[in-house]
Amino acid sequence: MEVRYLIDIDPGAILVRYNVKMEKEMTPEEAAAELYPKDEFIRSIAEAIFEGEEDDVVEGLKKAVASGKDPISLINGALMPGMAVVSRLYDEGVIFLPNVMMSADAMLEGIEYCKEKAGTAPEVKGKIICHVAEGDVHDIGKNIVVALLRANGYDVVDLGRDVPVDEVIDAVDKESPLMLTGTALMTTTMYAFKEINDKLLEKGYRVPFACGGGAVNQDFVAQYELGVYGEEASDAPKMADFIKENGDNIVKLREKFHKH
Ligand code: B12
Repeated sequence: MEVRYLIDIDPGAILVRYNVKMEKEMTPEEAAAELYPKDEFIRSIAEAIFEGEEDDVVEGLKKAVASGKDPISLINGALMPGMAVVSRLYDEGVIFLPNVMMSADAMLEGIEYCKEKAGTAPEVKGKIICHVAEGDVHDIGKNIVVALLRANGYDVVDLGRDVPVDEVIDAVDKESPLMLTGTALMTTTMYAFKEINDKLLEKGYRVPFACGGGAVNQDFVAQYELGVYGEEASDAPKMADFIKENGDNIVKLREKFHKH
């Protein structure tokens, strides 16, 4: 007797396709291995970040520094590629939150080591306040921004993560910084930047407010008067240097740093 299906699908074909998918599916380690950078030193550091092995991250960094690599350049050159592998595989659903947390801790440990190794530049160029938006705990990008600013001779007041809007305003009140930075990784938290902008203007502060982080883009930041968008952490010291040389005109900053 002919078997009839409720809908016109042959289960045999589905099973075959499913098997093929299973054969092709990789373990997280195999998937990561395809994404690591090729350089031997960099690869071992990226691998240690992915595995969340803090000690191995620092060990790898020590070897790279001993071989003559600059500790600050290793943040962008080795730690970031490691975290990029983690971010990509998390987005693709290959790894999950606990893995990401371990990798994030390993990454932060690595940033600390690089900061210590670099020391701070002797000349202090000016004060900058850095923070992560209220409600947001994602502080890896902010920590890189802080490390690069300090390495470039700026005195950074690091307010940390999940910082209430009023705490940021109070800090600007107290420190009169050259620049304020904000990082937001979530579409729900980035609106705190607009609130900060409005409260600063109410109080008559026209401090350049450099904003970045995964959730933020140039169109969003351009909506509030003091906002200047930066895509890369390395833009932060460039913006600060620009302010020192050319003044704190937001229009000029946008002309220089926004893509047109
Ligand atoms: C690591 C991570 C975590 C870690 C964070 C650890 C830590 N200490 O930071 C942990 C595991 C704790 C975590 C938790 C959560 N996370 Co999470 N997380 C990530 C992940 C995988 C990577 C983020 C990251 O660190 N990227 C690397 C850093 C270096 O990038 P960055 O911060 O953007 O910084 C770069 C630039 O933007 C720039 N930059 C940053 N700031 C600034 C500032 C200036 C001035 C300049 C110039 C430049 C600049 O410099 C850096 C590079 O040069 C992303 C996925 C992804 N693809 O981004 C999700 C992601 C951000 N998380 C997400 C979510 C939803 C969560 C949770 C709510 C999960 C949950 N269900 O509990 C919680 C959030 C809790 C909270 N209230 O904040 C979502 C956010 C979705 C959204 N659009 O709103 C993402 C996008 C994942 C996803 N695809 O869904 N997370």
